[in-house]
Amino acid sequence: MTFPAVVDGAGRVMDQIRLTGLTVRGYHGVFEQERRDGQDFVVDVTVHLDTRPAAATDDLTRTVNYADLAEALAGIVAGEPVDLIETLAERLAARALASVALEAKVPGGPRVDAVDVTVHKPSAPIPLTFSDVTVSVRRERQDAGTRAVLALGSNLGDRREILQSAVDALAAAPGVRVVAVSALVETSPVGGPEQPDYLNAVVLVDTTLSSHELLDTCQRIEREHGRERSVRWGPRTLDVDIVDHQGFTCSDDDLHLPHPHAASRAFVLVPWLTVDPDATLPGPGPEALPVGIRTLAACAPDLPGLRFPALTPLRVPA
Ligand code: A4P
Ligand code: MG
Repeated sequence: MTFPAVVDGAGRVMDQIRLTGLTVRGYHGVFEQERRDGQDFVVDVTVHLDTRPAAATDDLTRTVNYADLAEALAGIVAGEPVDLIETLAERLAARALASVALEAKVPGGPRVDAVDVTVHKPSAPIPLTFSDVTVSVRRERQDAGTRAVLALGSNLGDRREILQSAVDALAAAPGVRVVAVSALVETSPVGGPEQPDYLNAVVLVDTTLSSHELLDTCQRIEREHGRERSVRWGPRTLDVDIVDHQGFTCSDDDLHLPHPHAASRAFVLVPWLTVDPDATLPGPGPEALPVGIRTLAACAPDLPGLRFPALTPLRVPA
């Protein structure tokens, strides 16, 4: 059984790692003698991923370790018996996706978009001559990426046009899908020198990019919209900040996640509420328990400077 190629967010055919003919004795089946005597099951698995990062660095942690994968799958075949090879294939695929999902949490770890699993049962109890019986399944990473919350702001030029153009640029960026665009809010400037009022919005995206790649994309779009970095918190045609990326934490020099100021800024929290009222951010204290953004917005010092302007809402690109 061959499935069609898997393509990544940029439309490129993904690379594949295949492990075939993994032969393990198992006790699956509906008949008593199958449960008692067992038989050999043969597993083929194909992992669809991008192998370029591993090839560029010659680093095993950036790809799927096929030895670990084989061990994990063999354990399932030899383990708890099930009636159907459909069930076995499902469990193997779930395990293959989950183990690689764990590896993907390592910075620079592999990104796997799908796995194909075929289970062969060549000794199935069929009283006829046959060579093999198989079940093949493809299971994809459900979310097709991770969720990120982006905060957009502009206080120079045609602010609404600039924000719309930024949303369109995000939608066109490889590996980014715009899921929702918030209401526009007009806000008094927070911090910095005297400057015009801002127009702010929040955009929810699903992305297959890493956090740093997403930051690069945001900064490219800022540059394309005439952003100049001279004064901290100074006026700008366009600011695109990452507020949150799938709850990841990061404290690199160039990237802090979640955004360190988001929890206290109504100009981020209020538009965000309009697209995801149940969202949370880590609260203060070492436990960093999640706090609802509604609660955070109510306490934000800049809340009184915020209004909903009579402007056409931003379009969500098709
Ligand atoms: N950086 C670190 N973490 C992140 C992140 N999560 N997302 C780094 C984006 N960038 C992040 O940002 C400075 C550096 O932060 C970047 O090089 C990046 O590597 P910047 O955009 O160049 O400079 P900035 O925006 O002036 O500084 P900062 O500290 O990001 O300011 P904010 O927090 O963005 O505040 N008032 C209203 N009403 N509305 C506004 O939108 N915006 C600001 C800017 C001030 N006052 C405002 C508004
Ligand atoms: Mg910024």
